[in-house]
Amino acid sequence: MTNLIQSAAIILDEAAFSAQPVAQLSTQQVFSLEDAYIIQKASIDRRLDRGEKMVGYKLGFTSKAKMKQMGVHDLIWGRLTDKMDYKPGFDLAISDFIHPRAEPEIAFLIGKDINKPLDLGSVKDYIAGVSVAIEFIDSRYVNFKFSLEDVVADNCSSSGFCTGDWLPADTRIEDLPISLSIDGNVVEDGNSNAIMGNPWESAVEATRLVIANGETLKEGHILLAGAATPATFVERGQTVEAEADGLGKISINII
Ligand code: OOG
Ligand code: MG
Repeated sequence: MTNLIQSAAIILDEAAFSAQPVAQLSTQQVFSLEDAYIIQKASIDRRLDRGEKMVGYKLGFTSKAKMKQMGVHDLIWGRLTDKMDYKPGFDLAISDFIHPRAEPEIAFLIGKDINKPLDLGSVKDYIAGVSVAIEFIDSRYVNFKFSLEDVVADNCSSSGFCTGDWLPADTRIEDLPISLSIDGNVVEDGNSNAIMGNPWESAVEATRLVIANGETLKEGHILLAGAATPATFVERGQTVEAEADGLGKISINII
């Protein structure tokens, strides 16, 4: 591993671990998208070395709303570990984060190992459940500003997520009103089809991206489809809730 990759992985991992922002890597050194994914992996490997476990993957910038908000227009993917998994109704300590934002998502539970790219017709056979989800993103970069390469290296800002009860995979997830509320007031609302025209397309895309990288979406893994709306900053004392018609709602308290 080159020095650039190793030192970038350490900088980003330490920023996440200490909840202290760092300067954008790309303003100091030019690196490719391919390098960015290698940095992401090296940084997550440090977490795994500390005892965290891989629990799945996420896609980002699957909706125009998110691309527009962050000024990045390419689909990205990142990794989820057990430390990021918050149970509904539990507390999220804001001191563990730099400047967290919440976004409403749809999550998939993988029902059997996927080691080949799937299409819309076959992907559902590999999914054991669907759920409404909240993703907490927390860019490790100052002011939440990044280039495509920066955000990929930073594991796509992944920092926390919360899924609800898993509903059967044939539960409708297309064309559903979906929203994020803070203290009972809707702050963002949209439609699940904002995710790639159909959230199932995100699952298809994830099989392609993860497998192309030589990894497997394993039975029991979680996959986050990407936010349907822009993300909202959260603050201590708030209750954050995501709701999707037919999928129910989940909430987390920020302490
Ligand atoms: C990058 C992560 C994007 C999504 O759902 O689109 C993402 C960011 O916005 O910081 O998670
Ligand atoms: Mg997201």
